[in-house]
Amino acid sequence: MSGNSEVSGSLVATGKRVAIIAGRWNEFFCDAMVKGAVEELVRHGVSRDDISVFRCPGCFELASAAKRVITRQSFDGAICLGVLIRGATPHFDYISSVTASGISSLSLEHDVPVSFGVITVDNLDQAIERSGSKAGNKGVEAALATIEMMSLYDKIDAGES
Ligand code: DLZ
Repeated sequence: MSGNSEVSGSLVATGKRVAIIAGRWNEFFCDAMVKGAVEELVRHGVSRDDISVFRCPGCFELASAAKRVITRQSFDGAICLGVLIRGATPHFDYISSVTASGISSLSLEHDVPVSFGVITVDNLDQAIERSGSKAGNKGVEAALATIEMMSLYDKIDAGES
């Protein structure tokens, strides 16, 4: 086939500086996701010295904290991590929708890729499954997305098409 080209990011992140912004609510699960994200970054070439973890109270604050980090400091990519567990009131629905839209607008408005590593679950079992057991670790997945996007941005900036 001629005339087609495809540009995609590689999974090599050597020399990149990455910020992880993580909530403190449901800390046990969030910590497992932070650990998973850090180890994934290191596996793909990021130096531990180039990874900074910023803690905020909960998911509601993730987008604003991440915005501050990427606008005031110099990072090549960011990963937002949080755990929202449904309670008996509609609180969960309000927080989950503002969290998703906040992080999404952040990645549209800024030059740095920001990934969405927020799990929204109904109960503790689902949180266990998604923070390092049978449904994987969403921190690892979010780290991989940021790794790929940092490389894709580099290729786009270099004029690859
Ligand atoms: C208030 C609240 C509730 C009920 N549940 C969660 C949650 O499951 N996960 C989470 O990250 N944060 C939760 N929060 C806290 C809010 O995100 C926020 O930190 C507070 O409303 C203060 O702005």
